[in-house]
Amino acid sequence: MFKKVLIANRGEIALRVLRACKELGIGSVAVHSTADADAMHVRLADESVCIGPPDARESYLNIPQILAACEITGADAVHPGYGFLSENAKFSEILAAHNVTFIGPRAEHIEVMGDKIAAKTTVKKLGIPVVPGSDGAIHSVDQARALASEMGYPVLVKASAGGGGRGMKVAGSEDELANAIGTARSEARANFGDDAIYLEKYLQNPRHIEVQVFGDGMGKAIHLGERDCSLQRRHQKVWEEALSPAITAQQRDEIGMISAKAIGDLGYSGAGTIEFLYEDGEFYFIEMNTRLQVEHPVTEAITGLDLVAEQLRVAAGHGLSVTQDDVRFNGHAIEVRINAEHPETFRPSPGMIDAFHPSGGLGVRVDSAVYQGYAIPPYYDSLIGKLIVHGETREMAINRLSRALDEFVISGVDSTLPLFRRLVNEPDVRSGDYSIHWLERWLAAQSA
Ligand code: MV4
Repeated sequence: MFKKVLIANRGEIALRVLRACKELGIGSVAVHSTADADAMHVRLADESVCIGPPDARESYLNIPQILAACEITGADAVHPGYGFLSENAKFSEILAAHNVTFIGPRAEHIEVMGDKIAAKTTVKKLGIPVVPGSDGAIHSVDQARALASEMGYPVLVKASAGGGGRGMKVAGSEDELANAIGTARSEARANFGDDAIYLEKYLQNPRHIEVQVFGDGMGKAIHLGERDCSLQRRHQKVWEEALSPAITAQQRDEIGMISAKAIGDLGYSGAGTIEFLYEDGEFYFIEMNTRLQVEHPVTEAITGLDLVAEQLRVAAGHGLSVTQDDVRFNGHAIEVRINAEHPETFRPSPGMIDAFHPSGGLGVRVDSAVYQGYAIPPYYDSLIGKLIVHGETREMAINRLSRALDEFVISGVDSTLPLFRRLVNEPDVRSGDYSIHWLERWLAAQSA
């Protein structure tokens, strides 16, 4: 096992990784910007190194500084968390060249999944169902027009270098197609320096269902069920649950097995998430994330596995601690993201937290790195923490969430707690009857 892990991140995920390291007897190094000198992960780590100014480009994204921190402290591995350098293939290669293990998949797998066209081609070959669309990039409007009239409108033009909702344009009919292609291409060139685009059938009312996978890097892989992350606002997940209330055990088994087999065949190493759109009983691959995700705790709740410990084991070459047959799904879990934002306008609300009382009790987990008297800096994302509840059934989980939300106190900054207190009572949320558009439509109706 590793002797010392450097955590190249901040906030709740840095603390999450730190906790796993401590429990496994692994030394820990926190890195931080000057804005994070008072952060919890810095206080709790064995050692810490300041790596630069508040601007993440000069600190949490500063590869030479992080490499220097590895050198100074003698860290033998780096956990990148999520965001920042977690899906940067170059970073993993540079670490490898300096004999530091990147806790994540191999560079080639990060790279292929970062290129959305290459990702789709790759997983399709491995037997994963994909959204109908162009076979690779589209090279002309004529080509796109022929394909679109064959598939039927609406269609979606996507940037290969995009992902996470960036660089997409819908064309509702043939007269909108040339425009959609033109805008998508020039935006892709401007934003990503890569103007490759591809075409897909536009699914009008799907759910977002993602399968958690884990590979040992030696051809063995498992799936840990799915998470339903359909409740989103502007491509930011707001509420995530496991398992999905929309699919059957047989569908789970089927898409899980297909996913795990593909990941094994790829020789993939570590944690990954295969994102699907789900509509009318069918799954359609959209993207794969090659990192640990924010919402991993709901999977931990229903499987009883420690996903960070599993990442550390696999990266150290010890393989997975479980086989597919060992994986059981127990009960239902829900995570809500408590952000320092106004609950209606979503305006960020950095500043001093005067009171912080997280909920507790049976089946409640709070992953947060804030404390009373801590000032949320304005430079980073607005996540205060994640409230995760686990119950025997979905209904019991929602009732527990409602109770936990009533207990939670945050004052000094705005938070999204009031939003969730309303959501838990919404009939569609209670019944699980929602698509990727539900939340934005509900918010629009509330403010009207
Ligand atoms: C789609 C789609 C409909 N049809 N692809 C947005 C984020 C990116 N990961 C893919 N996205 C979508 N791709 C086809 N062919 C609708 C979306 C989408 C969406 C997906 C998941 C969660 C929320 C979303 C909100 C708007 C659009």
